[in-house]
Amino acid sequence: MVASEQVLATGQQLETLCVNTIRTLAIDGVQQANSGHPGAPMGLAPVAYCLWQNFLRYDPADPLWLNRDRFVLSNGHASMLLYAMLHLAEVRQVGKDGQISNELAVPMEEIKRFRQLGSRTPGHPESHLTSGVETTTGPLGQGVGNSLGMAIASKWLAANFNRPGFEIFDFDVYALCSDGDLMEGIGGEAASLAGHLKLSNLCWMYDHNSITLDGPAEWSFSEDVATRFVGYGWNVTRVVDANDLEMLARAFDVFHKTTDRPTLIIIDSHIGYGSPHKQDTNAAHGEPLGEEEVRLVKKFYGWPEDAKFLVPDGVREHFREGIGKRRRDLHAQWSNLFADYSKKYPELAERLGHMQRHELPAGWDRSMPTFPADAKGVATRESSGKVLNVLAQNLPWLIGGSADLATSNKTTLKDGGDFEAGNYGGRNFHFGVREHAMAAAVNGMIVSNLRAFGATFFNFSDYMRPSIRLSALMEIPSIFIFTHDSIGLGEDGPTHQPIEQLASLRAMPNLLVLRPGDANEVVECWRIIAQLKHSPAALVLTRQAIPTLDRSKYAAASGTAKGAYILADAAGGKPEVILLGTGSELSLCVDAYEKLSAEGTKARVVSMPCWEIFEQQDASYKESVLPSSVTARVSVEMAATFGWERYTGSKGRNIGMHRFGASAPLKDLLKYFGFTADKVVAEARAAIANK
Ligand SMILES: Cc1ncc(C[n+]2csc(CCOP(=O)(O)OP(=O)(O)O)c2C)c(N)n1
Ligand SMILES: [Mg+2]
Repeated sequence: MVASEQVLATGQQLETLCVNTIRTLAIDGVQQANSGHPGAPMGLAPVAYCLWQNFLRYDPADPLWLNRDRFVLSNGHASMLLYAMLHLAEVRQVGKDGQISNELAVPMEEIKRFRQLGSRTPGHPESHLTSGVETTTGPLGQGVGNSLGMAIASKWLAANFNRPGFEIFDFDVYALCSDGDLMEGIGGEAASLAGHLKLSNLCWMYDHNSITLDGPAEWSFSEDVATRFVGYGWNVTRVVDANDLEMLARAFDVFHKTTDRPTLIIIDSHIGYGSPHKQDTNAAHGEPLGEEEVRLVKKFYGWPEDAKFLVPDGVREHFREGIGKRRRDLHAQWSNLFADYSKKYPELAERLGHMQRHELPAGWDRSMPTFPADAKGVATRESSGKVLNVLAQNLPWLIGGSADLATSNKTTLKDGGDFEAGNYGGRNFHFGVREHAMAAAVNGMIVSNLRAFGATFFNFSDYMRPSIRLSALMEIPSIFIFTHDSIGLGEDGPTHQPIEQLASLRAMPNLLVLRPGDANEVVECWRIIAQLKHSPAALVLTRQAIPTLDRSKYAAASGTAKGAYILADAAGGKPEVILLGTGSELSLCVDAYEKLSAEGTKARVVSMPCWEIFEQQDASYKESVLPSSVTARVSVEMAATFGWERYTGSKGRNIGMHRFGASAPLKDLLKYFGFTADKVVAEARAAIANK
């Protein structure tokens, strides 16, 4: 008898069979990898089954369908649950070129290669590796934060693209989350903002299993979550048994009927459901069950004890009948509607095409400003605000906002309107003082085809770092705008003055850190940012005015496109010393250069607005900018000098900050900390003497 025949597959038991298939695939995947979390998928399999099979408007044959409902597994440690669903629902793989193949995103071989090098089933779901994974999760709280951005995107798209008789966008966003997601601050920030915005298309399913890694959740978590969410303005409903498919279905109905606020479904579940040892114990559940327990659990499920990676007869068919068939009807209906829409509103349809393919429309850089030379100059936050507004005119899906500092960050889009509860078409977002959720929401908006930005003071980038990191890992072009970028912000003092943030963000793979040295470099930085497809950007801007350099005298700002370029060079030959600067310190280098030149010292100024792009240049360009024979080099940056040695070498000198700043007027700080042209000149001389 073949294994699958041992499993009853008739009548009502078919559903149980499907649920147990999800469970056993998760168990076997974890066991084979000898690593991972089987418990959460075992407890949550019925929830995922009920949602995907009966409610999710999702087409496995087109994981990129614009109006698909989004499913986010915020408790990313339960990744095998998602992989099992992607496998059983037969979600297709999308190629790098955006073409959908006939291949499954997660074929059985990939389930068997869970957590192995190069597999499409990494330990936690990674959206850039696996089709059907909407966003990368694992750091608890990020997924629910992303789901906020996705729900915002759905509302924004509906408000901007739907037309009478053409409801092109109305997708819902479901996030499965755990105790950890709701303990994390970001979960609270996201819930608070979602409630405030009355995002009725957002549904969080809270796995209330009363346990976390260290032991019972009550050791560290005793608040009344329901009351908390009611306080946030959510609708809260409860399912007292995760195995009760009918109750689950009713809860999803409640979500659909709730049209004025988000919904939290609190689902009481048992981690490691069916396991005699793992559930309700403090035993670490972030590990495989072990062969013996696997057998016991399979017995409990009525499963052949020796079967591995078994998908019994009837299961695949059942999924095809459920999600498979429903999607065909839904997607076909939508496609017909969209075909008519495209005829009636060709511009809007074309725009959606650009958005989905991450393309820029023709004329995207129309009317970009040029700033005339000006010794007094302008703060880069100011010039950035101007450029952003020009770009936003050309790029209608460029939207965003600030964490309560829009006036300081200069990020308001004029005539853009506000995005607020009941008025979801606006382009200006008020994220409130919620930096972390803002960054996660921006990522969620980006993966929903919008081009979104979030802004705050540079010092508070620390509050956003986990989400910035995920945007870099996901290879998505999130935009983070940071103003007040150094001690140059003055009187607010060391609590607000960033020191180590530049170095720490530069250490992050795939993040572009751009710190323009004058208004025209700001323009060039925005050109770079607009064209990004697979990297996020952190744009780092001053509060204080800085000179707009005379580009007829010095090199053109277009050099910014290479990350670093020679701004001013030694007359008639090889420099004795190279001055390297970014941002507000670039003009200090220029002043020092003029002084050195006047006294006959051959100096070169290299502007380095973006290290990461400079690193991408070929060796000969790099050598031409920083010739290895010139070892006398001085970097100037009002920040931690960590990392500058890469460019200044062992004989070079680094002017920077070696302590936290201080509260004082800018001019006093510059003198006190030694950011003067004379100091740069003195260091240059010392470097030449020491070479
Ligand atoms: C930000 C963050 N901190 C810590 C972890 C490590 N971790 C993985 S699962 C988990 C907690 C598990 O408890 P819960 O969130 O209730 O999930 P359950 O085990 O019930 O599935 C922790 C701390 C993490 N993934 N993310
Ligand atoms: Mg838990």
